[in-house]
Amino acid sequence: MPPSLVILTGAGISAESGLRTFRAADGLWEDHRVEDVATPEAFARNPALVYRFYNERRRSLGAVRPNPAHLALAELERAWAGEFLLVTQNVDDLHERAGSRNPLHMHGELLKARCLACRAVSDWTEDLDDRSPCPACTHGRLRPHIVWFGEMPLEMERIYRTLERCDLFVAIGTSGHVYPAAGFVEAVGPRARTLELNLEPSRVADAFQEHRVGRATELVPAFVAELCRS
Ligand code: BV8
Repeated sequence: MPPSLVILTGAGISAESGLRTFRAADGLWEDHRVEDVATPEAFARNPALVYRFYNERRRSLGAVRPNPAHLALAELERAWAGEFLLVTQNVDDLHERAGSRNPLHMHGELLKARCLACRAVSDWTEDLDDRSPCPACTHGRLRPHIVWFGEMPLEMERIYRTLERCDLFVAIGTSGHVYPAAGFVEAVGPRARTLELNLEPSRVADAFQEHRVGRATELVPAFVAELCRS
């Protein structure tokens, strides 16, 4: 049975494409703590601010491109004989644009909107505001299809099932601040090899068997080449 591989990516894999990470910005946007803007309460209290936060980030996607780390993961997926699951905390589309077939966006996606009335999730590339009509039911109000703090991330059952049976778990460019993603390394089965690729040790580095320190655009292509040779 070919080995089963789970990869978890965070903002650090998109940093060298020019998308700012949460930690690098000290978790700030326009002097707001991200944890204070990316919440249902913030959306209820000041929807215009939250729409603007995501409209700016959605617009910035046009100016960035996948980097060699994203491309290497897409190449690995094509070459991997066993089960392959790419879970990303990122809401950008750089994995898709690099050729990854089915990245699992556990925290949602900038390029999708969710209807508050019919709950349909639709592709959305333009600015979003409280007058944007739901493409599915035409009357509902839309919110960004983003998992905010205090909300349940997407497809958690599927993620935990795959973690339990994986042979290799690799975390790339994630600080280990945000749960439940930071706890995934503790959810793997007893036989799994665990590896962290990061610019600096994450908050949960001690839970990993192996660590490689450096930039994703160097570490990930080298690691993929190593896996493809073995
Ligand atoms: C949940 C979408 C429960 C938004 C995100 C009080 C109330 C409720 C919950 C909590 C609470 N207190 C704590 C919690 C749990 C909370 C949490 O963990 N909070 C933290 C702040 C303590 N978690 C949640 O709320 C989660 N939900 O718990 O639900 C529940 C239970 C039952 C029923 C209902 C609910 C939901 C969390 C999801 C929040 N949404 N994203 C948006 O994007 O706007 S999280 C957001 O922050 C990102 O998606 C990402 O996940 C996270 C940032 O983490 P990273 O990706 O790791 O990025 P970061 O900048 O931190 O680190 C970058 C790393 O890259 C660094 O290590 C750096 O060294 C490295 N790096 C930089 N450059 C490079 C590099 N590495 C390599 N190469 C480079 N070039």
